[in-house]
Amino acid sequence: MLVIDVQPTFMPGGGLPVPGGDEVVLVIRELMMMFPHERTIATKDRHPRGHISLASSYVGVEPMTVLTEEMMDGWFDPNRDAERIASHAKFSHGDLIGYLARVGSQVLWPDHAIAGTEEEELHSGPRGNIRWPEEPFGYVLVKGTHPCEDSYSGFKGNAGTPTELADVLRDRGVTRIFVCGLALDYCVRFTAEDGKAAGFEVAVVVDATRAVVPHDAESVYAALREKGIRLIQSENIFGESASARRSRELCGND
Ligand code: VGL
Ligand code: ZN
Repeated sequence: MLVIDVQPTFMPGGGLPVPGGDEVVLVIRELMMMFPHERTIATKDRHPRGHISLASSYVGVEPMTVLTEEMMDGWFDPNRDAERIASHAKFSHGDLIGYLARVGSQVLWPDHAIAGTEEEELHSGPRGNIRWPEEPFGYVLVKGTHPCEDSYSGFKGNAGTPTELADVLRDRGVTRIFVCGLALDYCVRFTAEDGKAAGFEVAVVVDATRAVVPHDAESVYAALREKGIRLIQSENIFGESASARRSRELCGND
């Protein structure tokens, strides 16, 4: 079970609030009990200040701007002396050009999951004020820490740098993954798609996710289905294990 980015930064009131983000917490806590501890794996988003994905690393750029190479054409006009990369940015002009050439475009997000702040913690309580100790998870994967690469997927950065997640899953003998958490249209989606591409059987637990742009949820579901990813409800998991338990009881063995 992969619990994606359930952090206060993505809850209502956080830096990059996902509408209804707090509503997934209780169902995820219930779901976690259905899985062995070592196969309950969380990801957390964590970005240093000056990260390439943050609007605040640029000058005069509104959050949610979609940055492309073409947009940069007018940025460094020597006659206008217009430096658009903030002085505290942890990437250079060259890094940015190279990155955009690989990813095509990058959404510039409001500040979120800033390293060293509360916002990068895992979330526990329904109101975002209780921390989730990391012990409930068999593994916590941190992503997005490299200043020059954003990382939606738990499996790899947006420019393709792999994380250890596929190895962590294979070491644990996992062949089938259930993905839940935040946000459906970014980190959940890309984690599910990359998991499928890496050869895992993948299901997204729909009622244990929420989208940053709720309006996009239907098109994300369609894209996931198209890739052979199952969309399920948490009660399918609760129900399956309840019926497995019942049949075990009837058969009188484990
Ligand atoms: C996420 C945007 C930026 C997510 C993280 O967790 O879905 N989205 N960083
Ligand atoms: Zn992020």
